[in-house]
Amino acid sequence: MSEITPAAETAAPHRYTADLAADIEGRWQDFWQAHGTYEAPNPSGDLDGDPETAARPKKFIMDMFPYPSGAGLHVGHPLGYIATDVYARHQRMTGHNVLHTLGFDAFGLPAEQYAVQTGTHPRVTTEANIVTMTAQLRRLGLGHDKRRSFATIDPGYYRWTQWIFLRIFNSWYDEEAARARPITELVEQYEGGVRTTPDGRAWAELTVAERAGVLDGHRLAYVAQSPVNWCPGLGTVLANEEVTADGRSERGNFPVFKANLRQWMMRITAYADRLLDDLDLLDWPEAIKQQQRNWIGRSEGARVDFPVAGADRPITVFTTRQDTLFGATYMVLAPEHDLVDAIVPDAWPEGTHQVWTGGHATPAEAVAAYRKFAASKSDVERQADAKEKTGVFTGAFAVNPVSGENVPVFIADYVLMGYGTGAIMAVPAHDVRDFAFARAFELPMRCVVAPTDGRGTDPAQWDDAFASYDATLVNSVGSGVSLDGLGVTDAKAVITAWLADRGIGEGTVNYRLRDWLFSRQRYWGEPFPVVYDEDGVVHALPDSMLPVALPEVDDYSPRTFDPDDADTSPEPPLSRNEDWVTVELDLGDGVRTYRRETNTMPNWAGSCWYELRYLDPHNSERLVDPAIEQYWMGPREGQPAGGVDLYVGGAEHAVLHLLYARFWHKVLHDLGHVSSVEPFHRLFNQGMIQAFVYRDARGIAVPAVEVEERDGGWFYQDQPVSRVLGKMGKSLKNAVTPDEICAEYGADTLRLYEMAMGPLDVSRPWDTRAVVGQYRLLQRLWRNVVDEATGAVTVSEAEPDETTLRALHKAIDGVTGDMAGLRFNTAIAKITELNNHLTKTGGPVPRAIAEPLVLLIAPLAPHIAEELWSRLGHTASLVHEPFPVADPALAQDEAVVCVVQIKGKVRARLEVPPTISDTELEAQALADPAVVAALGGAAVRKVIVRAPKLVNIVV
Ligand code: ANZ
Repeated sequence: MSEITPAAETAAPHRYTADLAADIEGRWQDFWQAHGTYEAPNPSGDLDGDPETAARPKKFIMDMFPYPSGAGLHVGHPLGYIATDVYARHQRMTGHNVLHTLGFDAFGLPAEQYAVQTGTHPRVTTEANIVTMTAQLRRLGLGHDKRRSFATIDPGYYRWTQWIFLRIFNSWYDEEAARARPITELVEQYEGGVRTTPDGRAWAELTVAERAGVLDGHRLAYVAQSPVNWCPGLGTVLANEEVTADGRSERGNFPVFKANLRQWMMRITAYADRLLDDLDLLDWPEAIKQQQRNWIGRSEGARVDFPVAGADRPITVFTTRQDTLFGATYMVLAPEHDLVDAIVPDAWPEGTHQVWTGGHATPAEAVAAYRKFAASKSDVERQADAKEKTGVFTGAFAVNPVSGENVPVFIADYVLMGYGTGAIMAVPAHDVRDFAFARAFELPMRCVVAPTDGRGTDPAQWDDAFASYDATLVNSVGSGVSLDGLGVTDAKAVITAWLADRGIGEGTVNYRLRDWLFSRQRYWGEPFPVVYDEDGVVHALPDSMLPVALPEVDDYSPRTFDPDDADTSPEPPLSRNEDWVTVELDLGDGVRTYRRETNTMPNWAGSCWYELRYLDPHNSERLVDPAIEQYWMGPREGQPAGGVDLYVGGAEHAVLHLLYARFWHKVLHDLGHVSSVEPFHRLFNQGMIQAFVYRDARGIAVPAVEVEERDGGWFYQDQPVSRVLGKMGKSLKNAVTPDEICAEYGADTLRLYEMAMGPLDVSRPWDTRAVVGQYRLLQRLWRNVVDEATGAVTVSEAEPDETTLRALHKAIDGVTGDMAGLRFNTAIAKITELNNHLTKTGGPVPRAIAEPLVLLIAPLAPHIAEELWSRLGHTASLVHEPFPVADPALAQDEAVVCVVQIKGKVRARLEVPPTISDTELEAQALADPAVVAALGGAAVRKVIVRAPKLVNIVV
């Protein structure tokens, strides 16, 4: 229809074509840049000076910032950036001060791997990538405040990342006050004797190293020797969050082993409850909240001690069902539990059941063999709900503290060392896994919670455990306590008190969350701002020595190993630079020699606080000016924790980045550096743009652009290929770049297409052939304002007709709601409808319609809108022009159809105004000739009216 033939071009030299779009877009991008159109004001600067600006509400809008990869952007990447830009533009037009910018998350593994592959220093490749990406993003016309952009690798930025690290290092968590406090206040408590040292000696009597040891036990960042995830294939240790459920590295998919290493940890566990509770204050997708809750994994239960004959300490279990204590008929320790060796006797007790021994001659042999077997499985395999339960008897018995019975102690791999206490009391009648195990090992079961499903109380007759919470206790009397007849909750309270009275148990809360492993053996990361003295004591560097610059070195490659060789250990690349590692410093007690920390921070560090730096990017005195932070992020009505107003990004960051950033933010809040309690008030996860992947007979992806579709199949170089929907990317040879689409249609078309593809949170397949649809919308819009032959503006000054006016106000009304609700696809549908109406009506479009139409589409297609706005005679940019406001009377449907039923049968349809009252509608219905005829004089018993849509007459 609007194919551009050379003939058509001569006939219509002012048609909206890709060339015209490129011209318009380039000019307006230059204009915006030259005029600082998107620069957000700050208090104590522009805001204080201008009462009108100061009076406006604020909106801080953010994207999860990109990682500047060597491959550049494909059309999937900017989906979220376009969406936030549309939203931000609408917010500007509805009178908000908008802060929207974009930086780069530029440290981390991929940049380093890319650098190693290409043999170029990561700084060089990363900076080049940033230049490419910046140009690609500029082409899209994103309204970012460019003054506020930065990369996490800028020394001016990571100086503050290191500064925050030092605050975290120099603080401790005061459980009583439930907040972080400076470590100096803990020292005061020890000095003043308010708090006793672990071994009871006076603080003054402790050596420097001993004091350091005590404080390290409290610091929120600390070095510890602990079992960590070691990934030889990557040559670095990893956080739990970076290890997949099947025990491999999320990046690279290499095996991960547990190794006991000295590493930096962050005490995120101190914040477990607050991280959990404050989720309730956030406007986030429920699924993400749930993932965080699960990751934190708070379980309320109890610890219970079971004495073991011959052992010097009891087995302590963690249970969430202490009410079932009378039903604990055996126990299980994790195979790695350190009590195992202490309780294993020399020989099997008399009469030990054959299945319990696994056929081994002694308990020690059985335990050793079983440990070997269990070590070969990952935690996930061990926990998999396989009916097949394995384990072996240790030869030892413990005493159930309430029933007084001897219960056998097993080791089994379904109990994990890393959870609770690594030991359980097994209640086979009421726990599914224990039931399966007890069946396999012919262990006794006792019913202590009366089944409510009629199965009776003899577990020998059951097919599975009765695991309900909603039932009453039975068979639970003894040792001066009775739980019989109590509900689960009451029984828990009674037994917990009984245990506490005897000092053999207490109510506790257990978390799945572990402290965050914070060091990596990489070059391309933030150096730690600490040094070690000759005794290995850590010293924080003073703020005046920040930033600790990452040295420019030639050899930045990580030392990697055979991915399957667990007997290797990490080697930080920075350790190869002796000149840098050894330093002479005066830290207050004269010049001494120190060694630098050679690990670097994980790539999550830079993204833990970047929202704060956007607020005040050039501040060299402070992390962020408090007044500025308060203005853009402070708590306010409807946002009790404060934070960014809208944060858009992929759902894959559910626990990693979002949990870490929340933790850092809370520490900064506790220490008084920020007024907000949470970094991100509203979170929105955009869907993914998918693309078809074509594979040849060998399963190898072939270039998607070269695939031909014919006879209902797909062919590449005349060979049939298969087609599936997958991710878009270079490796699958199906990437489409925004540059290509911009060249062919312009950025406004690309923006519209991406927003029109479907609801923002849903994944959608890319279809280059469909892009032209949005191009045509813009061509028609253009034609409704500009004469294609002469370039003259064609709008008339005449009053619009009623129908057109109503169509406009309906569109305004709908688009306004859609913009606020991020429903850009439906907003585009409404704009298209209005525009089509104008095209169909023909004749010059009245200015009173054309201008609001241009404003309506401006957030979505800002370049063409600016161009038309200026051609319509306006001298200022429309970026801050008020968004059109719908007249409710005109926005409503002129008439709605009311159905009149008699005895359930539709007898008439009335056209009525949507605002009609019940009484009036009833009168109209009863007077309608069709209704009168249908009633045929019958007496009306009752009229049910649901204005404006339904009248039901009962006769
Ligand atoms: C007795 C019992 C009876 C249990 C019953 C459950 C049902 P959550 O909710 O996930 O915290 N458990 C404790 N530590 C374990 C470990 N290291 N490895 C495997 N399982 C472990 O689960 C807590 C329950 O999981 C605990 O409560 C314990 O089994 C088990 F009818 O104790 B229960």
